[in-house]
Parts: sequence; structure tokens; C-alpha cells
Amino acid sequence: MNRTDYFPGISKIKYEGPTSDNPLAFTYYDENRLVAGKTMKDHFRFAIAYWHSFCNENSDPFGSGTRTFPWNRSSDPMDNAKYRLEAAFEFFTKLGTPYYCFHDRDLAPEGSSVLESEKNLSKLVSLAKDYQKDTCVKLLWGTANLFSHPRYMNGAATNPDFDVVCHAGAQVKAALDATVELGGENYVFWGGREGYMHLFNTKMKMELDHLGIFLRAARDYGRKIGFEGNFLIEPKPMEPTKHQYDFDAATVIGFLHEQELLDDFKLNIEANHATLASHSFAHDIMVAAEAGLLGSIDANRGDPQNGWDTDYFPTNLYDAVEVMMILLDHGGIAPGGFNFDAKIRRNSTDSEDLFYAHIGGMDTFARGLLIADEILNNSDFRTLREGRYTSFESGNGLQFSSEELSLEQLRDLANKNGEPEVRSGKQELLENLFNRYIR
Ligand code: XUL
Ligand code: CO
Repeated sequence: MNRTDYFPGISKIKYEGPTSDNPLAFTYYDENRLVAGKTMKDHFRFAIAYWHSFCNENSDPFGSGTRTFPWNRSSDPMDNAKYRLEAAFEFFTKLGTPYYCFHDRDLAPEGSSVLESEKNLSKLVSLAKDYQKDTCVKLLWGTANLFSHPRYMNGAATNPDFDVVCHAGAQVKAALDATVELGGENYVFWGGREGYMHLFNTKMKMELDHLGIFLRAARDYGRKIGFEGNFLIEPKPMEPTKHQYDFDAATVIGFLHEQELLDDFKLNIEANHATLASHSFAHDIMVAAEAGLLGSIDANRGDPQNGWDTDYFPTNLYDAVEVMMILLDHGGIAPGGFNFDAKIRRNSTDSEDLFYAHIGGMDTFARGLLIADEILNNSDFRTLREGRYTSFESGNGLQFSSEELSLEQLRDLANKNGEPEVRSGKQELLENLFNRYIR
């Protein structure tokens, strides 16, 4: 395939180790290094978010873009989409990330009709298929953008107007076709405008039921055309609507139960969405993981000083260690991965900035993995946590856990055994222990 150099002067990013001062090298991410029985590449299955990296020129509500994309060099949006694809695969291969993710509209521009949009997308999909074959880069997940077009201002599947729901269906059908054609391993639903701004004009139960009906129809179509991967719902509590239906992991799990979607759906947890819901990243990962529903991760971070979705690149080592400890305890992230749903800042305008950002994110999680593995294997962390629950391992405690005790029996045991001994939770000890390994 004919290649133009969109990122000149940058060659393949290599692992040089923690002592390297080369900013265009990995200091911790060594894709072949074995940790806890798996290579780093397999632990993370890192993916690049097409939209932030190749579509968004760093515009914000106060001004136009600050980056100039060399792939936007034609007046024909379809030509630009092809150049963008070429640039994206150059970036993936130079960085060495095994996966990417896209929305339908990132890959190809919307046409003037459903049919034209479908044609646009399938042209780009067939090109992407060739690039994937050439480079071995794979699709972690596809999705449909059901939030940017004005028709979706009142929602997509939850829109009060059936005609809009049909358009959402058309888009999801085409995005599923694209995902299957490209061997995508997951399919994501982020409920962009599935929520409401005011109860005065909203029938909440009807909208939620429509969401369930829509997702079951998408599931059925996906399975019919041979999609075997996980469908994922990505929780987010607010922005763009004031009240998003998929508020957080716990809310989505309840919804999946109610709508009988548990056999096919899991969760895609995004760090900054968890923090917007007043949780920590680790909290929502744990909620999903303990329910057996952790599907994939959108890796980024918020800003503790403000309350919107900043989509910063993840550089917080403490968060990374916490999350990797959970993953090591719960069997990892596959067939999901770590998608960098993150954007460089508006004043980061050089083409190598995109490399620095991703290198930093990958190194942070790789370092987090190494530290998490050490904490779990070499410290008293597990024993201290397990130790708090030993009273449920035998006798009446075990009977309670096995659902064999009534409320009256609990009362009689309390009466017989008297006041419980005071037992420390050892929080500070555990926090210090954790810090001792951050090095
Ligand atoms: C928006 C967001 C999306 C989803 C995919 O906050 O995270 O980019 O990940 O639609
Ligand atoms: Co996301």
C-alpha cells in the first residue's frame, strides 16, 4: 500500500527501560515481558481511540482547532477519510499498539441519505480491512455515533420520536456490519444522549423500555450476522444530558438484569466517567469485575478541580496500581482491552505530542502492573484483607453465608455470644503498605 509519512522523523517506538531519557521510548511498557504468566501486550490489549487522535483538531466551545491535520488536504471528505485512515495506521504501527476503536462517523463521513452513509462506511471498511491485514493491527471495538447529529438532540433509542429511533437503528446496523467485517472483538454502546434534560417533558419508563428493546434488537442482529464478541455498555452519569440513564456501573448492571441482557452484555468502564459519578476509577472497575461483567476499559483521567469530562491521558500511577490489582485478581481484561479514550490538550500542537501522550499512558499502566503484581505476591495485602472475613469460614458464620440462618437464629446467637470483640480494619497499615511499593 502506498504510504505517506504523516508523522515524519518518528520511527518505531521501542522499549528502552526505566533509565532511558529518550521521550520517544517506553520506559516500562515492554510488550513481550511476562508478568503473572502473561505478556504485557496481552495484559493490556491497548487500543487507540480514532476520534480523539485523528478527528478532533482540539477545538473547544470557545475556539476552533489548534492542530492542523496533514490528512485533511482535500475538499472531498471521502478523500480525507482515506488519508486519515492511512495516517492512523502509520501511527498505530509506529507506536506498536495492537488495537484501535472507532465510531462509524470517525471512519467515514455521513452521507445525504441512509444509503449514502452506508456506502461511505463500507468503502472505508474495505480499506481498513487491507490495512489491518498488512499491519496485524486489530479492531477492539466499533460503535455508532448516536449523539453528534442534531436529530439525536432528544436521544437515539430513547427519543420520543419513532422516526429518530429508526435512524439510530440504521446506524447501529451499519456499524455492526462494519465491526463484523473487520473482525471487531467487542461492540460498544455509549448512551450519548440517552437520558433527559427535564422530567416535565420526559416519560422515563417508556424511554428505558425502548432502550432495552433497541439493545435486544441490536443483539439479535449482531448474533445473526456472526458477531460472537461482547456487547458493551459504557456508563456515564452526565454530559451531554443532565441525567444519563447509564449513570454508573451499578445502575447499568441493574438495567441489564431488568432487560434480560446479561448473557450478551458487559460493561466498558471509563475512568473519567466513574469520577463524574462521584466514584473512583477503581470503584467502578470493582463493581463490574465482581459482577463478572467487566468487559473493557476506556483509560483516561479527569481533573480533581473540575467536574466535566476532561479526557486527560492517564498518568496517575496510584490509580493504575489500584486498577491493575483488581484486574490481576479477576482474570484480566480480555477479550476487552485498554482504549485510550483521551485527548491531548489544546496547546499540544506538535505531531509528536500524540506519541508522548500515548507513551505516557502505556508506561503508567505497565508500571502499575509491575507494582500491583509485587504488592499481591510479596506483601501481606491479601492476607490482611482475607483476615477480616475469617469468621465466615466455619461454624455459624459459614451457615449464614450459605443462607442457612434465619433472623431469629441471628438474634439468639447475638444473645448467646455477647458483645463482639473490637477488630481494627487496619486501613492506615494497608495504605502505607501500598505506598511502600510505589517506586
Ligand atoms: C464519551 C465517550 C465516548 C465513548 C464511545 O464520553 O467516552 O467516546 O467511549 O462513544
Ligand atoms: Co469512552
